[in-house]
Amino acid sequence: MMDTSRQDGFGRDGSASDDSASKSGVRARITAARVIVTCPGRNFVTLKIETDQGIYGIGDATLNGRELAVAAYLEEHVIPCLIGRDAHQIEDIWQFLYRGAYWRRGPVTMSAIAAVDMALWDIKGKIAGLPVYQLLGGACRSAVMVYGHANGKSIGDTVEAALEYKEKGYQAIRIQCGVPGLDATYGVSKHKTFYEPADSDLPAEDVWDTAAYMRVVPKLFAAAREALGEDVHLLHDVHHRLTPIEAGRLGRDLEPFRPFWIEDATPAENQDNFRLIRSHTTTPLAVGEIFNSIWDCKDLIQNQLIDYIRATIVHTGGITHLRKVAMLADLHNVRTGCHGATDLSPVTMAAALHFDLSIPNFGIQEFMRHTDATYEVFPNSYRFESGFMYCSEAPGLGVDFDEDKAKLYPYKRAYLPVNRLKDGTMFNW
Ligand code: EZ4
Ligand code: CO
Repeated sequence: MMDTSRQDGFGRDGSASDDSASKSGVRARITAARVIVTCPGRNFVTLKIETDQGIYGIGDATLNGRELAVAAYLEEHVIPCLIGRDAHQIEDIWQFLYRGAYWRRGPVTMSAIAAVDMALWDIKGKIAGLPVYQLLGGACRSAVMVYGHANGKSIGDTVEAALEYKEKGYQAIRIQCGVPGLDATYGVSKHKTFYEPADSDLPAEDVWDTAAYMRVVPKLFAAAREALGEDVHLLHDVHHRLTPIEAGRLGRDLEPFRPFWIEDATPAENQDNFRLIRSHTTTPLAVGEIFNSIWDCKDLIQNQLIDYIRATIVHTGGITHLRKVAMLADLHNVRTGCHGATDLSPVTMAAALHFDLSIPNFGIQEFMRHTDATYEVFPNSYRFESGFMYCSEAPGLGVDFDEDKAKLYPYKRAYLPVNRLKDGTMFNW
């Protein structure tokens, strides 16, 4: 029987479920949802969705430096539409939030949708009694290869840090070193074990020098290969600093050292940029950590201009949308290499591990350890061993959220730095 409160068709308590989309007998009505912003060392935005079955799910909505925009988007524009819907209808809710906004895509919208999507997969897994990767088709591999971040001010310090990673069992290591003549360089931490670039109340202004950078990176790779040997993957993040032709040159200079990839070699708004890089080097190319939909990488993938797509669950509309990206990529020999920096909360990390296990064209997963305070706020049981990450076998995503602990760490405004050339011109960070 139809819910009488909705017979005029204007009821807001239950999506289209009874009359159209859901004929299924299994229902889990969303009764409440809330957003919690916490800063256990850095800011995280977390969505918690509750159902009438007493089961809840959590999702990550963190967008570095723009956290409160996503929190407001969720609170003001998404949560009111969720109440009463059937949490099982993950795809339908995704379509409702994407198409139904009229304004499609963009990092704020897609991070908000991602948080809902993650929370709904978490709920479905808990109800089914299965870890999420099982709902996605089951494991395609026994574990997820991750890469760690070795860095230092000098080449020597960086190589030393990379040797420590190798010692800890890492089979893939990203190497970043300081650029001579520059005070600060992307990827080089001020603290020994912890890198957090969004660390100031207003954007710090760094200085950039392309020529000096392009001189030091090949030397870093030569030294690292020499010290680490052949059987470890070496990666590097250019962080959008080069033009396509400069990236082609760097790729060529690095070829003798066989990098696993160079990442974000050039900005990718113009997807044709990568055609130029591609025509000059066989160094594998990775891009996509700032992408937020399949449309950002469609041409890159279909034209086989990249080797790894780095789009990530939290910024690309959740598991539901990233699966489509992976499926398209699989048709074109592109593998995944999801972003995994510390601004992605342990909820995203857990979701990424389920996703990585379940897709055929997984490549590698970025992994940066969170602080102990962050792990206290987000208790979880995923683990690292000998270069690989292992998923929790708990139902759902296998990561929880301690709201009382979260309250101990209030939001603190924090910006990523910006870059200028030596003459003051604004540049890419
Ligand atoms: O600068 O996540 O590959 N990792 C990266 C990160 C990004 C931050 C920005 O929020 O490029 O360190
Ligand atoms: Co990057």
